[in-house]
Amino acid sequence: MSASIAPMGASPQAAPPNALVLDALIIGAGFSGLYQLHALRDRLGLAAQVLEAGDGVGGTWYWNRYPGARCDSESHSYAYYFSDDLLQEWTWSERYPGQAEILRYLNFVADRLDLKRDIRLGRRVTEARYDAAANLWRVRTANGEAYAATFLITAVGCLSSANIPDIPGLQDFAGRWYHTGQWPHEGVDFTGKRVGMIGTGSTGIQAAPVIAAAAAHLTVFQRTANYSIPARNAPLTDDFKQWARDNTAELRRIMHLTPNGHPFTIADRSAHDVSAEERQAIYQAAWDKGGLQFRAAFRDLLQDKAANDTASDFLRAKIREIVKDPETAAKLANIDHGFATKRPPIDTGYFETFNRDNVALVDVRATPIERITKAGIQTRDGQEYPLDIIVFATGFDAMTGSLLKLNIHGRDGLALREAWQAGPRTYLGLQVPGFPNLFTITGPGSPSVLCNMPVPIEQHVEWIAECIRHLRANGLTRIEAQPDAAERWVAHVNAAANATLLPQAGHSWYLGANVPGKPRVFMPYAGGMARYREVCAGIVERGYEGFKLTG
Ligand code: NA7
Repeated sequence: MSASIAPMGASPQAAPPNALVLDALIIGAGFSGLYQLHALRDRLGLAAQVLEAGDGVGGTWYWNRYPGARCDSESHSYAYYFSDDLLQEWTWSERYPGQAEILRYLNFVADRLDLKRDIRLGRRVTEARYDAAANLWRVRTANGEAYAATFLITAVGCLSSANIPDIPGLQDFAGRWYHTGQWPHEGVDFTGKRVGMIGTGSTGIQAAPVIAAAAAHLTVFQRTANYSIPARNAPLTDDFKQWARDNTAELRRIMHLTPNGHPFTIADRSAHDVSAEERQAIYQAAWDKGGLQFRAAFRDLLQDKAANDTASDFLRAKIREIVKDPETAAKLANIDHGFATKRPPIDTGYFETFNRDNVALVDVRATPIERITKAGIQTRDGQEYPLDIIVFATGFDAMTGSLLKLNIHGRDGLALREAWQAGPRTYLGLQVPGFPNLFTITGPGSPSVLCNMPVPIEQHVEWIAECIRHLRANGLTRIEAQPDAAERWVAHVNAAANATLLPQAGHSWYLGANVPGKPRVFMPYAGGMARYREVCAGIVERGYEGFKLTG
């Protein structure tokens, strides 16, 4: 237990006898939780601790150890930018950082900032209840511990609640099965195995080439065909490493300026401003360069359907060019949504994988999976695919799943699940009316998943820390989002989404459509990170407009 516990705004006697009483309790030790602990403990001097379900720090990068797991943000931008020392002391090895390297980086940061002494590993939160009389959050963990804290901050990530589809018969399967987000630490040996992989989102697209290279046979079960841009991943040159080190201020400036927090700007031209030949040349150059920058080739790709069609057509043609078997190519290119209206994957040899003799594609929109049998997967046409291993690359109950799993109850026992029955309602994605002193880093209604994640995370962490500093400086102990402010924010989030083509991909996880029964609400804020940052700053300047602050 930390020796420096200094309860704030409540008496320690108000907590259960065995509870550790803190100023702030943070749930999750990924990118968000690590920085939040540093910001509150080391800058504000708060008694703060982190509870982490895993046995190590790293969050997403602790759990997602599937073959090919790699970040889609370029490594020189996928880092904490709050500390020049950290930026200078760490060197990435590849253009896109792999899972193991990111995990090493986060451990480096945790060690460098001496964070681990206040991180309690192996603590899965099972309940969090607001006690209004004591103004404390009372938190319980699966191993029977109790905590109490004035401020509760969720740093549980947007994509951490695995979506394992309820396909009949899974319990009968004689082989092994895995979800990519809960991958065994010892790895999976695919040698000589017949593998079935369900899902062709970013994860499946990363995993397929690596599994195919190791397994006897891979069958990819595709429900929704997807675009993908080559990542063109490669080791970074010494020149590039030096350039990134010498230009951190400029990189930070660009990342704060752009809507998605990436280290490149969006071209200031419409897809209609250029001739068809020029457009083709621009797309080809972006394709050759690789990565998410393809999306920045024109400013209107996500606003104008006709502009988007030009990119979508280019990418469909690329699939048909790469994949030799015309029938397989047709299934892969039969994409029912516009480019980047679902999260656009980037890959290393995904479409090329279907040219291998040991890889097959099954279109489960045409012939849906009926059941899992003892021997494998059976589709509606009666076909059975014999398998030794099933890989579920089926994504997550995104944005709300990881929060609802915490079993949070606010004022008067109000359950978050109840408050969000019709979909998440937040103010700025940071607070929920009825849940005082609860902050949700990258919560629904914040830009989060539409960005290079460290950028919104740093902004949220700093906003929350400044808010708590403000409360303490003014003798205040409670902040709560007001219902009318949250209503207005939800309306603004909807309007921002509707100004883009994003809601038109009806089955995207941005809308919650990948989880049966989940309310369909466009969850992330599509107005851009730069605009969001200004909105948050303006609200502070106007005395925390829309929040109620009490002593
Ligand atoms: P995604 O992007 O949600 O992809 C999941 C995939 O699994 C997608 O192709 C789904 O098809 C498919 N899926 C889900 N359930 C089923 C069932 N029941 N049957 C067949 N296919 C299914 O998750 P990822 O892990 O790839 O990526 C998540 C994010 O992580 C990514 O966007 C990055 O931000 C990092 P669907 O499209 O729903 O038809």
